[in-house]
Amino acid sequence: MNDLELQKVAKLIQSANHVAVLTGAGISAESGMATFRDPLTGMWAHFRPEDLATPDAFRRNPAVVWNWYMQRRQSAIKALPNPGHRVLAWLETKVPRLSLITQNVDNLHQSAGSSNVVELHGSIHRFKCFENHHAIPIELADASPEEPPQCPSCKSLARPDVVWFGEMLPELAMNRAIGSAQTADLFLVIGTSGVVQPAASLGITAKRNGSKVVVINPDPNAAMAGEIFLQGPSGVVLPRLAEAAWGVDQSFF
Ligand code: BJW
Repeated sequence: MNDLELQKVAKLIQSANHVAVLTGAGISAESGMATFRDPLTGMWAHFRPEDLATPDAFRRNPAVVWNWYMQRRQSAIKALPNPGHRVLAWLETKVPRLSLITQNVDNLHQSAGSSNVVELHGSIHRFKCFENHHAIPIELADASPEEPPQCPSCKSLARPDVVWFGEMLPELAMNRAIGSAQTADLFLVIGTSGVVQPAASLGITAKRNGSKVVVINPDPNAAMAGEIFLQGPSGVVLPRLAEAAWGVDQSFF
């Protein structure tokens, strides 16, 4: 990581009034959660998204989809937030306004202490029924790890409350995310490949509205043209940024 760039971002974050952050699967990689598109370790290197993350896949084979999500839920329950998550939670106490928008469904930002997290793609820890979106009690879901249980109200099958391909994002979450992108003066894009819409457009919205956009990612291909790029794992880069901006020792996180 280029130290000059780090110092530049440290100055931006110190003087920002509204910092908005968009995170993706990469921020949870150092907590042991698999990403989607990393070539060897990403989930889509082993499974096809159209077999697991679409309404049609669930219609065709509800048990396979259900079982995959229940296993991922168990991994998420066992995972602990890493220094990247912890810096973002701590940042709420340092900047006048922080908006945290995540594509992740794992709840690790909340476990690290972040408040008001905008979950664009739902949560793997909530369930609803497939046909009518009635909320399904978590105990009912956990009692049936192999097959989706039936909704107590309408008997349609339970599914995770996540956003699959072809589905609309939750309106309130999307509106909050767009509002933050429009009003932020610094927009951090952390640990996302930026290929999934509409989340991927938030950085562009921020830039068009005059925000500086900073990308944090170990993959050089993730750098967006014309933006500041801090190359490295977020669990390393974010504590270094906190140290550069506020002098707090990296080991604090
Ligand atoms: C690290 C790291 C470390 C590693 N530190 N970093 C416009 C154009 C084209 C297509 C579309 C379009 N508008 C809509 C679409 C269709 C579709 C889409 O975007 N398709 C593209 C793939 C082409 N979008 C949708 O269908 C969305 N719905 C929608 O738009 O509704 C309206 C509509 C419908 C139909 C037609 C048109 C409009 C819904 C998208 C839902 C995405 N769902 C998933 C699954 C969620 C549930 C689950 O968890 O199973 O969301 S797919 C998956 O991708 C998941 C993620 O949230 C999302 C993004 O992935 P992310 O987070 O970026 O992960 P990776 O793996 O891609 O990247 C990880 C990054 O981390 C990498 O860069 C690494 O380098 C980095 N990294 N280690 C920091 N230590």
